[in-house]
Amino acid sequence: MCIFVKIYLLVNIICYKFAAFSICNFHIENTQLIVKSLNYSQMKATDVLADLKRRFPNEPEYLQAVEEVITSIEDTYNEYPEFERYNLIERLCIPDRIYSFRVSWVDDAGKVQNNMGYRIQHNNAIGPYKGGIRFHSSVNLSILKFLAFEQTFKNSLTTLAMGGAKGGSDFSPRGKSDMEVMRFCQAFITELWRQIGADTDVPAGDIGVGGREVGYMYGMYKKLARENTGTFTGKGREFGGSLIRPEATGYGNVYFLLSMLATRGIDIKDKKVAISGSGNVATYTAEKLLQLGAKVVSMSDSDGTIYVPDGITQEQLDYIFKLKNIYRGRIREFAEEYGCEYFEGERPWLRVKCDIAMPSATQNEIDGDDARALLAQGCIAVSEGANMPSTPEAIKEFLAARILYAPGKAANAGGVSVSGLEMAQNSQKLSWSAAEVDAKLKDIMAEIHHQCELFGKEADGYINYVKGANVAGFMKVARAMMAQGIL
Ligand code: NDP
Ligand code: 2IT
Repeated sequence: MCIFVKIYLLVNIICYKFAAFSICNFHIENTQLIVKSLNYSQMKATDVLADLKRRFPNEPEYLQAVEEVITSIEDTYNEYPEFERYNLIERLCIPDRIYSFRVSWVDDAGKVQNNMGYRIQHNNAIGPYKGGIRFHSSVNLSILKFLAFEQTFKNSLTTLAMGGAKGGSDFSPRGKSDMEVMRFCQAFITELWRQIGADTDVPAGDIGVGGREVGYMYGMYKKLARENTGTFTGKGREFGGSLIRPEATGYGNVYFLLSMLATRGIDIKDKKVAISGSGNVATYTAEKLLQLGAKVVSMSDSDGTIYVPDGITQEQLDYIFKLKNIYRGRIREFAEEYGCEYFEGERPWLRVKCDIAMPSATQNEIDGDDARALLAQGCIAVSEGANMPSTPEAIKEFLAARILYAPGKAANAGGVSVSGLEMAQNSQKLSWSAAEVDAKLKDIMAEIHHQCELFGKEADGYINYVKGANVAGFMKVARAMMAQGIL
């Protein structure tokens, strides 16, 4: 290259660098000036909450989830004045965006039905929006906002790059034919497909959404988007689903429980475990517990609870699995088949004797009285498969009694973790063996436990898993948000 051209290029590079540096410096100095000229105070959780209550008065579940998190991160948050200067707390509590839409579909009788559909994209600071879809008659904005908020911290804990989201509908698959479920799923995705994608927002299952529903939604998504990159997790094995994804939430919860028990040198063998629910999370929690020699003394559905004091057998669990997934029956039929006790219209906690409780049905299913009953009969650990199953009063009781108490965002993170592993396999266009995925799941759950211990250990050695999970989950999202500017 001729010497003049070389000099010309060098001068150009220097000018370019100088210009970029000046612009960058100007931007930073300007921001600092603006920030310094304002008088920022410390974040007060009570004030933040009062303001959110004023703005979203009809969203009790959302406010409940926010209160739990912001009160436990308040001190840590205030150690970093830059967080408050950038009003991080409000940007973290209020979802990035919410889609809501009408879903019209035709039932088997030819009648037109209308449901509401939603997708809450809460936060994508550390990765694409990620979280399940719930189909249940109780679904509303408050419930989905709480779930998307929780998901953001849970996903942060998983060590994988996933932001937080949740979606769903007040459509209930209960009592619907296969064809009705399919038509509903197709109508739901016809509205939502433009907002999701393998690198933007990746839905999965939750209450009322299992392999069947994910299959129907993914099929319609693929047809409309004309791509096959895996914009759903929990897919069938034949079309990109990961081995161990169906088992992951339940297995992961038991792995987390084992880590908690290990801190006190307690063996799981022969421990009596009360489980609520009889869906995806509950059945695979039970399966892993049986493999480890524990006794599963209860399972339930929204109509009632079965009680088997000596523990259900693997054959009985297989029956429940078929009853729920193939015949779509009620848990009462188990009691009729095996002649065990059945508590109509009741949850397990008041009547079932157990060492360990693993709530795996829905939010706020353990209230203060349930918690006191569990403690009174000697319960030593509660590990949450469901999202926010314990009310604030129940959590207070567990923490005051210093039992092992794992909040859902830590204990049930195995499901979304293997969803993250499914995304990784889809990107690589490879599929890993069950043993490989299970080993990674165990590592992730152990790491989540480690993070909870790191941020939640108190002076007397007690591990406050609520604080640990909230602070650890929060710090990663906070750092990512700070690095990316005010968006
Ligand atoms: P399923 O739909 O497979 O099962 C839900 C179970 O809970 C069913 O037995 C259902 O009974 C019962 N249930 C649902 N709503 C209520 C209610 N309002 N009152 C009493 N019982 C109820 O859902 P999952 O197992 O997937 O989800 C269970 C919980 O785990 C939820 O809180 C979910 O958010 C959470 N979770 C799920 C993950 C996943 O990977 N699937 C991951 C992490 C958390 P019925 O059949 O009568 O409705
Ligand atoms: O609450 C949850 O973590 C889930 N329902 C699973 C989400 C997912 O994307 O796998």
